[in-house]
Amino acid sequence: MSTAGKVIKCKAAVIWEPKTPFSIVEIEVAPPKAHEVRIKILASGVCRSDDHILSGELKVNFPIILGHEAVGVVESVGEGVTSVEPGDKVIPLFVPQCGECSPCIHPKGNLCKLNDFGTFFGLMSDGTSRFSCKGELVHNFVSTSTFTEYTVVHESSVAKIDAAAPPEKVCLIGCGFSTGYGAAINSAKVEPGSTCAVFGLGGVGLSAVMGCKAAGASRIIGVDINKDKFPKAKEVGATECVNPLDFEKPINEVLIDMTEGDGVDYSFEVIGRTDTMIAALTSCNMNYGTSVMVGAAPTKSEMTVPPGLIITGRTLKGTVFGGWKSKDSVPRLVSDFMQKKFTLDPLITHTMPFDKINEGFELLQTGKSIRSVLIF
Ligand code: PAD
Ligand code: ZN
Ligand code: ZN
Repeated sequence: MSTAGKVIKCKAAVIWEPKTPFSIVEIEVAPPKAHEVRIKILASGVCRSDDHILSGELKVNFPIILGHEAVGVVESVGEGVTSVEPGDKVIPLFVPQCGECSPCIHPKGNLCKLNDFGTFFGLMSDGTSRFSCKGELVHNFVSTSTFTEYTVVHESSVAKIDAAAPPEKVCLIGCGFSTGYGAAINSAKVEPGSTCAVFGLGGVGLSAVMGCKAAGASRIIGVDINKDKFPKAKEVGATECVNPLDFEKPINEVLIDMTEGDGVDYSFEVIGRTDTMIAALTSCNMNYGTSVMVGAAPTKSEMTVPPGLIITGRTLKGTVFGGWKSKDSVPRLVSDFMQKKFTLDPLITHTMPFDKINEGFELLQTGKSIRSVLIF
C-alpha cells in the first residue's frame, strides 16, 4: 500500500540534549510539502561533524536527528518537484544547490544560500519540521538528518545517483570523501610535484591525502597524534607520517625542518582545532604556501593569526564540502566511483545495523575506526 501523502511512523536515533547517547525511538515523519522530497534511508556514515554535536562543541537546537552522509531511495515527492521521482536512488546534500542564488550562479561558489551550515536552524524553509516524537517537534541537521528510516529534505538538498551504486559505500560521497578529496583538488588546487601536509588522518583527512595524490603531489606528509592511523594513510598515498607527540618542538617546526626550511606548498587542517589550524598555516611556505581549513572548530571559538604569517604571502582559506557544487557534482562523483577512478574501501572500517549507532560513535571517539557505515 502506498505511503505517499501519509504520515510515516518509523525508527530514528534522536539526541535530546548534548553529551547523551542516541536513543532509538518511534517518530512521525510528515509527508513532503511543495518542493520537498521524502527519502527512505538505506545507509548512513558516521562523521566527526555529528560527534561535534554530541560533544557540545557545535551548538544546535534540540531534540535533533543527526546524520548527513547517506544514500536512500525517494519514497514520495511534494508538489513541484522535478529533479527526482519515487524510486530514484539519491544522496541527501548537507550543502544544497538551489541553482539560483549568487554562490550557486558564481563559478567559484558552492555555499548555496539555502544552507543551514553554521546557523543550525534545524527547520524546513517554512519554519516547521517534518519530524515529531510523541507530539514534540524534532529538529533536522544541516538540511539532511539521515539517522532515521525516513527523512524529508528540500529538493535542492538531494541528488539522483546511479541506481546500481552500492549504498554502503557511496554514502561517503555525501560528506567525508568529497570534502577531503575536493579540499585538495578544488580548494587548494594542488599541483603536480608539490609537497603537502595533512593534519588529521580520519575519514576526511585520508580523503584529502587521496586528493593530493590524484593531483600529482610528490610528497604527502600525514600528521596525527594517533599512530594507528599511519598504515592506512600510507596505503592511500601518504609518503611519510609524523606524530606531534614524538617531538619536543612544535609540529610546524618539524615540518619546516623536513622540507629543508621551505615549508610545505599546501597544508590541510582536518581535525577541527584552532591550535592545529595555526600550526598548519605556519607549516606552509611563507611566500606561496596555501593552508586549507577543513575541520569544524567549536561554535564561537576564535583564532588569533599574527599578521606576519600572512603578509609574506601565505594564503589561508577554508572549504565546505570540498568546494563542490553539490547537486551537479555528487552524481558525477558517484559515476567516477563506478568507473573505478577512486576507491572508498580503505575508508570504511566498520559496517553495522542502524540500531548499533552508539557503537559506531564509540569507535570514532576512541580512534578505532575511520568510517563506520550504518545499514538500515
Ligand atoms: P576523525 O575524528 O575521523 O579524524 C580526526 C583525526 O584527527 C583523528 O585521526 C585524530 O586522531 C586526529 N587528531 C585529533 N587531535 C589531533 C591533534 N591535536 N593533532 C593531530 N591530529 C589530531 O574526523 P573526520 O575525518 O570525520 O572529520 C575531521 C574534521 O573535518 C572534523 O572537524 C569534521 O567536523 C570536519 C568536517 N568538515 C567538513 C566541511 O565541509 N568543512 C565536512 C566534514 C567534516
Ligand atoms: Zn560530515
Ligand atoms: Zn543556491
